[in-house]
Amino acid sequence: MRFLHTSDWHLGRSFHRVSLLGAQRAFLDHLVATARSERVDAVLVAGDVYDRAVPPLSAVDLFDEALNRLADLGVPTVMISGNHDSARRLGVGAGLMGRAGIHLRTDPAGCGRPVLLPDEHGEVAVYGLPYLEPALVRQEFGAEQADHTAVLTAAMDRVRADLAGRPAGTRAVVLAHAFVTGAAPCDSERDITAGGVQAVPAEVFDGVHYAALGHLHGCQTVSDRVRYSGSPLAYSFSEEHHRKSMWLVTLGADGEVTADRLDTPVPRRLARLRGRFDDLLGNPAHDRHTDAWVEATLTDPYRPHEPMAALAKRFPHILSLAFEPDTGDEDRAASYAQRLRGRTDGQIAEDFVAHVRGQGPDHDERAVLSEAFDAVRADAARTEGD
Ligand SMILES: [Mn+2]
Repeated sequence: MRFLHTSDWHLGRSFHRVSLLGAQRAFLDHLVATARSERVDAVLVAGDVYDRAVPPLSAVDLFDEALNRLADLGVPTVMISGNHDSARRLGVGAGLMGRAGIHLRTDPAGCGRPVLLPDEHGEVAVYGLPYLEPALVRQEFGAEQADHTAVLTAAMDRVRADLAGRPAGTRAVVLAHAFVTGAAPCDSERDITAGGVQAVPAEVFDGVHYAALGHLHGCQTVSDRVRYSGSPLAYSFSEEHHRKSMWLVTLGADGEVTADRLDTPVPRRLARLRGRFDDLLGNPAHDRHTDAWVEATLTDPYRPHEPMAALAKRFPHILSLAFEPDTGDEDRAASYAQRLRGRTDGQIAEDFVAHVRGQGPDHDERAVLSEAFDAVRADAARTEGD
């Protein structure tokens, strides 16, 4: 059996101010074309189909179109809900869609009921475990604790129990949306810490031949049998060096796994540039980034005049600009709360001005700040007296 493993489409998500709908459409074109050309037996989507619980209509339309194209292709598709999806909304019509070969698994109660896909060697049992929010499903699974390891272990116990009742040699695949210990996160996943921890050991997936994971946006191999496909597109600048892809997995007669990494289309490269304003504008080494989506961090001690407008002339696709003056004397290790401790509002405001501009307020500016604070305090006192 050959199947495509993908996840974290985040339909409806944008990248800074740029809509990614066109790029997401191009990815889905690529997915359908690949499913056809590679003659796969199934497509597995491991959660975060949408970016949010109530996605924009354009994303819903795109999803609907993708489902129709996969159904037309006659390739069975198994999808689970991720932590960004509303399981209830995504699961509407799941029973009907199942008849068309699109199997949406969004209900925790269905963890132990596989989609059975036959090939020339027998049946493959595909179990879709939707993202399990520990506090919400703990009771359902009779888990001892409201943490990820406890509920996922309980869900996998149902998988193993079901599998034990099937003919010997039945191969098993699991879809799950989780953070496995040792895997690498990036900036575009939402924190799922519960009970103090967010990660589960890979051993929770023991007993199945392949675990198709979602949640982390970097493609990675935890073990031969436990993999993340990662998101098909970069959703933060922290993914500048990610190679976005899907896994094409071949499951042999005895459950042996071969996985090939297939690249997904890149709408535009990402570049994180850091340095002095003059360098970013003048250094020919940056020529290769003029067509990229750019995040620039200026390290000048003084904030330049209208830097975004100037940078946009050289980098027309610049999306983000930050200032980190390398003044050298700042204690960067101190937390925000620590740095505020024992200082007056006025001192904090003055330091804020110095931080963003590289130079503290002058005499006149200090007077403006002081006036503003006085006005606020007076206003507050008046309200209290009401
Ligand atoms: Mn995700």
